[in-house]
Amino acid sequence: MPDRPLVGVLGGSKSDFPILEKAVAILTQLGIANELLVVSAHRTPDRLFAYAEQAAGRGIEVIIAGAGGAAHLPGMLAAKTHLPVIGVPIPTEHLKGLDSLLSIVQMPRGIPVATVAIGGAENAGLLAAQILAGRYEPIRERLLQFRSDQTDRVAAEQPAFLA
Ligand code: RP5
Repeated sequence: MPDRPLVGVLGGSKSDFPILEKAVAILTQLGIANELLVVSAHRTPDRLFAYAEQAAGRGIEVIIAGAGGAAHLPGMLAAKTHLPVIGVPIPTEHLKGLDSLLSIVQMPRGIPVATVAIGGAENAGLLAAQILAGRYEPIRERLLQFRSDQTDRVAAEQPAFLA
């Protein structure tokens, strides 16, 4: 397992971090090194291009990108790198993140972004882990343990109904 960050977690603004920290938390729990950065499609477009162009060479294997409103960050990253990009629609004050969701999910043919639910950063982290699990056995083992613990927890909280 390399020590370098394997997953880049990017937000269009620091105000996105409370949501994106849920992705960081599950990645960290699964022992996956990651980096959390602000990269804005509109306020820092050159930084976006530089990040996307250098990510694969720096050893990043999956990018998680969260943005709200006119949420162009995930799509523009996907346009500039072959790495898989997972988009996290950030909830917004007036449209509750429906604007973010539609901005991220409606990608044109040829440039996909894997989009999770509004605010669904934990699933973005898990999806990144599942992508990496095919290559890194320690991640696969931790992910399977996470799944098994989750199943046990749900079962333990419920009364038994099977004979
Ligand atoms: C988007 O605008 C960001 O991703 C954020 O969700 C939204 C609002 O940004 P701030 O005004 O809080 O910096 O680009």
